[in-house]
Order: sequence, then C-alpha cells, then structure tokens
Amino acid sequence: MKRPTLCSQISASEITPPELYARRREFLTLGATSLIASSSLISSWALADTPNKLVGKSNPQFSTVEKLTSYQDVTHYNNFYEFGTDKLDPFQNAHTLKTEPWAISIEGLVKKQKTFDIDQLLKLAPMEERIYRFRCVEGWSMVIPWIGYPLSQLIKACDVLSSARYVEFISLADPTQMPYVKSSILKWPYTEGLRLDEAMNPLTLLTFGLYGEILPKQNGAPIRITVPWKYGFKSAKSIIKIRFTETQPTTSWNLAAPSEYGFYSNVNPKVAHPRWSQSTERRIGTDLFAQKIKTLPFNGYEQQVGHLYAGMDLQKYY
Ligand SMILES: Nc1nc2c(c(=O)[nH]1)N[C@H]1C(S)=C(S)[C@@H](COP(=O)(O)O)O[C@H]1N2
Ligand SMILES: [Mo]
Repeated sequence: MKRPTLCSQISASEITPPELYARRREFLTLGATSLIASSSLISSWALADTPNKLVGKSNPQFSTVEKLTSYQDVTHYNNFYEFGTDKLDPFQNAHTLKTEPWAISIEGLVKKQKTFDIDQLLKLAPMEERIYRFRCVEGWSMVIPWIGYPLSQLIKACDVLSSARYVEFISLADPTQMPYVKSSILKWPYTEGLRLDEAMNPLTLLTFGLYGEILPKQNGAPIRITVPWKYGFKSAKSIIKIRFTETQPTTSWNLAAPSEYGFYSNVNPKVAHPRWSQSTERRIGTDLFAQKIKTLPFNGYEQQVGHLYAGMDLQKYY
C-alpha cells in the first residue's frame, strides 16, 4: 500500500490510497459536522467528501524514518480487551463503540474540575504527524504515523495543583458498547497512569488519528494516549477521564499481574518479562521467519527520556 502523504496542499485523492476510500465509511466515527466546525480554525482539517480525514503537520524531529507498518496491520492486529482478546477482535467488534458525543473530564488535583469536549480538544493545539515505534509487551512492534499533539498542551490548560505528581488515564467502560467489559479478564475501566513529568514529556502524544485519518475505533477512537518509550499497554485507548493525583495510581495491568506489569513499564531489553525475554522483537508485517530485531532501551527514545529515570534502579522499577 502506498503511504498517504500528509500534506495539506495536495488533494484528498492524492492523500488517500484508493483502497482506503471504500473503507472510510466503515470507520466513520466523528461526524462530518464536528470536523467541519473545526476546519475554520485549523485550515488543514477535513474536506466535506472525506469526513474522517485528519491532517497533521509532519514533525521530523519526533519521527523515525523506519518503514511504516501497513495500514492493514495497524488496524487489524490490535489489543483492545474491551472488544475481545484476539488480535482481530477489536477490528471485528469495535463498530459498536459510540464515539460521538465524547468528552474528557479533568479531575483530582486541579484548581477546578472541568470537561473538554472533542471539539475543544481538537482545537487546543496544532495537529502533528509523528511516526513512532510502538512496542507491545508481548514482543512485537510496529511503526505508526500517529496524529495528535503533546499531552502537555492539554495539561497546561488544566490548572493542575502543585501537589499533583501523577496522572491517571481512564478509558470508557460501557458494557452496552464494549462486550468484554462484562468479563473479568481485567478490572474495568481500563486504567493507566504516568508520573507527571513523563506525561509532560514532549514525546507523550494525545492522539486523535493515524495514517491521515481520525482514529479507527479499534485503535482507541476518538482519543487515546501514545507513550512510545513504554510498552504499548501504557497507551490507554478511548479515554474519558484524566485525573491528577499525589500518589501513584493503580493500573489495570498492574492489578491483574503485578509481577509481570509494573507501573513504569519502560521498554527495557535487559529486564525480561517473567515468562519471556524482552531483548528482541518481531516487527509486524515481516514474516514469521524473518530475523527478529533487537529491542532498544526506552524503545530507542533514551536520548529524549533517559533523564527522567536518572538514579532509578530500572530492575526494581520495571
Ligand atoms: N482501553 C484500552 N487501552 C489499551 C488496551 C486495552 O486493552 N484497552 N491495550 C493496550 C495494549 S496492550 C496495546 S499493545 C495498545 C495497542 O494499540 P493499537 O491497537 O492501536 O496498536 O493499546 C493499549 N491500550
Ligand atoms: Mo500491548
């Protein structure tokens, strides 16, 4: 598949590979109206005939030049346990997720509790395209062109109190839309967290889209977090709440298996998962016999984030 070029000057037909056009309708989530409403403010937004188009200005400083994982794999090989545990389940089941209306409520240690609806969030800062490596704790990885802006932009708009040290992300957990929320595979709602300085790091992306379009539902529509130096499960999908806390929040995976999934979960080839090594990874899209690639400390983002963990024993704080 030809990679869509994310450039606002060229026409939509050039941006979108033809085979994507047919699929657009399937992935239609945010209504055309909300996107068009934003387009007067952000010139690069949404054409009427391609309502799920989302453009971000390419940010080479924060992008890898590695070969992209195909759109097909990015959208058909997912972990989103609210919709099932097989890799194809989110693609098959997430159509029942209702992404409009949507809002994120800001709670905990803030001057005043408030809510940002999706239109306010879309307009809060300029959209960027960032090509990140993405490493799942299961031992596979992808290279994904995300669209969003630094989470720090939202945090700055939250009037966070000085006592706050952590941020908690809470996903939607509605059994009428998410069939597996009735099961006990995880404690719902899916909850994740970061230390405040990790959340403020410019790499942490509040994510609205990928591959030139709004997030497909199976990828966490309409809004998710992307933390590229940590294992994929830290990147919570379909979030509805952000809470600032003084103490380290509990997280769904840490509750499910504390010895396997720590709070930090920085990608670390030297710290094995209790049941498998983390020193190599399989890049999705290469065949099963292809040579595995070496996993890099902090997933290759050590220069940008290593300082956050100076002096910490990363065997202990896995
Ligand atoms: N709400 C929620 N967020 C989630 C998950 C989940 O099951 N539920 N799975 C996590 C895991 S394990 C991974 S690897 C990534 C997968 O993101 P992707 O499907 O967009 O590649 O989402 C993370 N965020
Ligand atoms: Mo994962």
